[in-house]
Amino acid sequence: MITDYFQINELLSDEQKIIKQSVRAWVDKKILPIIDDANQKNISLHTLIKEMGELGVLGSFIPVKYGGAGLDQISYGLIMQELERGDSAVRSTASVQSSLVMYPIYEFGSEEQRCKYLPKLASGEMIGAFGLTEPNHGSDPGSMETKFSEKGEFVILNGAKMWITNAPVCDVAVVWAKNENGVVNGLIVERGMEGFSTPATHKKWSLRASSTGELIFDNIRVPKENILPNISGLKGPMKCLNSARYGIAWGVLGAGFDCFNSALKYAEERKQFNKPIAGFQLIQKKLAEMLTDLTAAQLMALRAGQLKNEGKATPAQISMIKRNNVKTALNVARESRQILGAMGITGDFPIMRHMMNLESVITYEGTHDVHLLITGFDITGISSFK
Ligand code: TGC
Ligand code: FAD
Repeated sequence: MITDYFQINELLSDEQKIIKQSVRAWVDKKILPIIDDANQKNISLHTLIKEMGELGVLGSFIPVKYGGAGLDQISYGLIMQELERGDSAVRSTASVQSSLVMYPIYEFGSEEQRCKYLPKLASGEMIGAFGLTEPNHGSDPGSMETKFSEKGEFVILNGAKMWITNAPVCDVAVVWAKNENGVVNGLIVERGMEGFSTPATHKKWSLRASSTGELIFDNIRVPKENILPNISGLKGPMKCLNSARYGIAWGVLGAGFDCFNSALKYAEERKQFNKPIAGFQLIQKKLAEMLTDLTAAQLMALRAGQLKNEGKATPAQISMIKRNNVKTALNVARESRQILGAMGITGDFPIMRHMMNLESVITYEGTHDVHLLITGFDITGISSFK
């Protein structure tokens, strides 16, 4: 098995190595034996969230004081990588909980909000969701229609969010909505609030071990104390996305290397024309290009982690690695599938499952093309969006 062609492991601290190994061992034991069945039967693995809490993978970068693990950003990346080797659905649950729910509550929340929600989210006692995308507004969240107006000690929230990871099973949702002046704010909506419903999305061919759904707000009375006090404007959700996109750039390396190693092993064992197919030049070309691209993506993720640890990673750099690394992993999945021939379409190998998952990953957290346009904006200073 090849996972570290450029000896990146040597650049990790002892603590980072231990974290990587312990998450890897958990995935081997808890995810790999059940993941194909969960995907085939469309069973959501959010049920493992308390175990993930015990493992320390929920809010790993949140301070210990609030239930997090107080780890650095490279550790967070390694956790995402090892979880996504199991399945993108497992990484999705951990990254939504960590980057899109705990991060905004920690970064933009009041001390009361931090103390009320973060420890329960870190332990998995509570499941969180993040509501930005709407039926009519995906790439352009600034045009969102979900809105709230003040009424005494409450605000009245109306609107709908769509394509929301863990919506059907969430206990709390960080929801982005406009106030009466059209300014985006973050609100913590809790299950049980009257008028709040979370129907599931069915018939997915991707992320089948993840629960996806809608968040519907029908005149919900949300206490004013549930508004995140320390942020306003679209930059609020976008800052959360910086953290989640960075995690995805690491996560997809897990899926990509899993596909590559499955294809390598198969190519060494499968014989055609009386020799292992690994001996044919066209198969070697595929293997060599896959490993080169995965290694380059790994090095980009590591450097982004160093910059993030120093507080210097720019949103545009994160867009670049999200786009590059997801595309790399998806290409690797497609090429690996070909190496396996017909066997590649079965659940006996992880490749087709990873490939279908990555078709969502290349769309969510900003589509492949949107990230290219963000890079274009960064290079030229001219926004193509407006
Ligand atoms: P624009 O005018 O460029 O920006 C509005 C304000 O936001 C600021 N900003 C950022 N701040 C920090 N980090 C970033 N990445 C930022 N991007 C923008 C910007 O500086 C500005 O601030 P200010 O102070 O001037 O007001 O916005 P725009 O309307 O032109 O839109 C462009 C943008 C950035 C929204 C678009 O490029 C984009 O990224 N669209 C993609 C939307 C997206 O990624 N949605 C993801 C939904 S969540 C999800 O998919 C979760 S899946 C989870 C899972 O299961 O793992
Ligand atoms: P659209 O924005 O309608 O885009 C359609 C196509 O048009 C794309 O190819 C896009 O690149 C292209 N396009 C759009 N604008 C431009 C432009 N200016 N120039 C060129 N091309 C353009 N969202 C959440 O808020 N929370 C979640 O937890 C969440 N989880 C998700 C889970 C899954 C499984 C999936 C599939 C999605 C999830 N999403 C979530 C939503 C996701 O973020 C959106 O799907 C994504 O941002 C794209 O929006 P859209 O699907 O509406 O596509």
